[in-house]
Amino acid sequence: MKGSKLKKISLVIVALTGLGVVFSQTKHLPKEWQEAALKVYVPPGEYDEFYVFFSGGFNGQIGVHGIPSGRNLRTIPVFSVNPENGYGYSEETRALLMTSHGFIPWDDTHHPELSQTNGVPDGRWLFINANNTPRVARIDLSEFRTVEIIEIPNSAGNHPSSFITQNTEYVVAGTRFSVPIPQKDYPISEYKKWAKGTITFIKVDNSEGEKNDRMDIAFQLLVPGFDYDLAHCGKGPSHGWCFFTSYNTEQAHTLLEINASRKDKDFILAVNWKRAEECLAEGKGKKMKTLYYHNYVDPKTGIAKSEKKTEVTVLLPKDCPGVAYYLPTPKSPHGVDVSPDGLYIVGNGKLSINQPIHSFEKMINAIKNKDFVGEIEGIPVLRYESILHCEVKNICLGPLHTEFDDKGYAYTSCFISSEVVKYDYKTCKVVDRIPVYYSIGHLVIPGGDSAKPWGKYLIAMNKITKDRYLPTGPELPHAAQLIDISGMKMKMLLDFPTHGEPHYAQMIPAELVTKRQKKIYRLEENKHPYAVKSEAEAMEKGVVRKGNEVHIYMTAIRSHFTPDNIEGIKVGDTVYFHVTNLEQDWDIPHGFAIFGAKTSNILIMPGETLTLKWKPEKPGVYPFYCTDFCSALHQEMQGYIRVSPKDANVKLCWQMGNERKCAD
Ligand code: K7E
Ligand code: CUA
Repeated sequence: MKGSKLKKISLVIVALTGLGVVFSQTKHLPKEWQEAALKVYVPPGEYDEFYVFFSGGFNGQIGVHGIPSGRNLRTIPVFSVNPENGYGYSEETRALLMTSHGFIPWDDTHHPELSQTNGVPDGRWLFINANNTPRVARIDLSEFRTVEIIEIPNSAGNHPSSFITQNTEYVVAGTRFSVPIPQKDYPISEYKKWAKGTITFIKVDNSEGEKNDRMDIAFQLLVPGFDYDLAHCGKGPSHGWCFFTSYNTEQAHTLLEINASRKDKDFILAVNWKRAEECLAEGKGKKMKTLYYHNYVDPKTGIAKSEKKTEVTVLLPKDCPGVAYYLPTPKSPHGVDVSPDGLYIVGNGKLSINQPIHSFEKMINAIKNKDFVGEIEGIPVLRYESILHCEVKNICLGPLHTEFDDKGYAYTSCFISSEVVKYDYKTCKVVDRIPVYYSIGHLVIPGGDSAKPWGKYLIAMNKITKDRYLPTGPELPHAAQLIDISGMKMKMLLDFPTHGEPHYAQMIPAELVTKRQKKIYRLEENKHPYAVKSEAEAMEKGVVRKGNEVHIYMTAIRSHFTPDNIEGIKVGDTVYFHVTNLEQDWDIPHGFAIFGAKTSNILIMPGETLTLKWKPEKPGVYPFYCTDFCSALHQEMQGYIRVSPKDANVKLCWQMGNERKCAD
């Protein structure tokens, strides 16, 4: 470690002194910024220490960056189509975006969550929610690809999602918007009559092996019609419980800004899912007819498929005493965060000046002693004073979210006062604060919501950047700010822009992810029905007409397609280019695009088969080409397809070099 640090520092010194440009920019830097520069500088060819996965917010994707450099490594498309690689456009991936409302090319992602084993992020998978049309996605981090999406019925505004239990037994989800369940036409003014919320527990299959149909809705808890905002599950002693903030317990349906802020306290809903499992085993759940989609990629063919599900198990709190309790929490709490030891539950009351920290042990005692102040629809309300561990007095303005480090400190983001506040969560004493620029939402620490925070860095995710970067018109980037939390005092290190609107993020030591990386898809394991394993096979299978459908078996290898001349296509045909990338080398994708196609290109990884669908509308000779600069002869990687009138009598033929074949 020491050696590499020295090497790093000397490299930086070489870089700083050797490069005139850098030198001229840094020589006037105050000493503290020079020190910060050394801490974030990752020399060319060296790797970052951590990955950070930012939710993309309204871009529906995930942004992957390296830390400490802040370098943007990738975008993983999840709920939005991505023309860069054909995600959501290709025939193989379209099914992932199917819902009970049809094909949806967009959503709003907020909360990524890494899979965990014994409360520790393990680098296998990343889950993330879709807010608008409620769904949860699973990304396989061995390929950085979305491999599974499950829709959540009886839900709207899937915001308290996707948080997991400590062994990834469940992913949880909840309703931000309460709605009629089942949906029905009601006057909005009768909100209190029709509004219902649900808390959904999605069971995750953690067995070894390559399979992607891992998520299944275990049950939904029907809860009062409030707005449920965020969640986190217990760990260690509190394993078996999950916590959900709620606001609008006033049940307003208009001008919530005022009408949902009247009460002094709202609630954190504590759900005992082990108790729910018992009740379900006793047959207390009710089957309810509904419709939702479960989509996943078949790992053998690489083709996503959709399953329609028509039933869900619903559990009512009154039928299962002990399954849920309300923890009164001031005032419209936003985030809820559980300390690494599992003993404290931090409520981030965004309109409260004091931040309450509940004690899990006190909560259990209060439940034992039936220390209730009321009951709502079968859910007992616990006494605030009996469950409170302490309040962080005058924490800041607009506390939203909290993460933890490895030394017993909590860090809360404050939207209105634009700062991060550090405090000891056992004593509720503030020890440090640092301003951020500007209007922070979430913050993230490696492992900071798990049982094992790695600490070291904190990233503030800021909504407003104003004067922080070169202007880019009315629309400005959001920003991440990297803060050193290794010492007692927090130190600002770096600003870097992010894409979309990162809400939450997850950070993890890089080696937990890199050790699982897939570099290619093995050609011999490719079971795609239109895959061909050689050029000879492509010529052999060639072009197949089935009525108006034409299927083209095609290969790509540096630097040609086989076949590259095709004739006999007619206006009115639907043409499927099934392109197999024959390469078996890391980092050699080929792209495929055809003139006039109304979707995007496809970007085919080594050993993979992807399909582009094309409906030619006019006779002509149409070029196609490889879109990814793959070799010195990339620009030669092209071909032609001849389209004839509907009634033409042109034979279906395909050619590569001197070899020409025709259909009988
Ligand atoms: Cu606070 Cu959607 Cu988690 Cu944004 S949410 S900040
Ligand atoms: Cu293949 Cu460029």
